[in-house]
Amino acid sequence: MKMHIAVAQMGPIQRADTRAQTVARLCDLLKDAAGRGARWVTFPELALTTFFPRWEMDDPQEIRGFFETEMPGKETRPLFDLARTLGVGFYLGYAELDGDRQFNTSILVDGNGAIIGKYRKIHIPGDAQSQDGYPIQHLEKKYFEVGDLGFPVFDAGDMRIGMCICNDRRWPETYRVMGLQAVDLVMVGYNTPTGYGRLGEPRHLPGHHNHLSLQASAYQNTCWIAAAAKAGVEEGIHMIGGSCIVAPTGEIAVQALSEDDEVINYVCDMTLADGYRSNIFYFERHRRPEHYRAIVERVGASRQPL
Ligand code: ING
Repeated sequence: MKMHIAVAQMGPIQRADTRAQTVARLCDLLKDAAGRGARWVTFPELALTTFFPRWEMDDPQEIRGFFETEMPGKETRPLFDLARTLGVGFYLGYAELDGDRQFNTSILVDGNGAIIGKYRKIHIPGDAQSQDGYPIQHLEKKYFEVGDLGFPVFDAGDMRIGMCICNDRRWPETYRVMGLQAVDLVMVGYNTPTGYGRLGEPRHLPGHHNHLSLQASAYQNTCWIAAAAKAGVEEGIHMIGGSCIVAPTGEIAVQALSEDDEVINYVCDMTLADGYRSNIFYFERHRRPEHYRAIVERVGASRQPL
């Protein structure tokens, strides 16, 4: 069974860019992907605004300006309408305000423009307040609660689609929970600044760690991964590109070359996972959960005497 999917990488969204301008870019990317024959498109994390957790803001009005209170709303409806017209589904990352709760959220919208899945980011990186001595700040813990929806997998007709968001992609538990639900395709958006990982980190490493995490996880969980970057220099901060589609073999099938708006696409052979699921990664035959308790029972690494 073949599934034609696309990833729509975005270049920077500056603070002054309006939702209307940004949604127009998303619509152009969706049209490009549909024109290539893709049936599903992955957009980045926080794809409607600049990556605002780089700033410490305290004015509730200012903060709420980055969040969506309804989805689709007036300004995002054109994207949903276009999806229905084109018969193309998509993953969209955005900042969600649910009552007074703030989440870093992604939704899965089908080719009829209907929301068939929602995910709220669980691995919230960074800090709740600015750190002295850091060249850039990463304050997602200030603006987002830990997601409360788990790692669900959704029935998208001819395949099972799961979602995660940015930092989630670095944690093997993310994909394994979805792998245990027989996920066929994981969609993930990310905003990854180059100056944050470790002070003084060589600049090539954030890109390496991005692909390392995605390739290992696709292989170890016998699934395809579609990963969409928000890239380029946003408000003076450089963020990596490297959007890609990764096969269950762990190989990158196609990747973006720019740090701007760019569509990549691939016709995925969804049976490619079968050989791994029935042999080396036949979970039911080979996994030994009775020996994995530490993964669930412990939070941090223990340095107790062995
Ligand atoms: N961004 C980054 C990510 O995990 C980060 C945060 C950057 C963590 C670099 C570690 C190193 O890709 C988000 N939004 O999670």
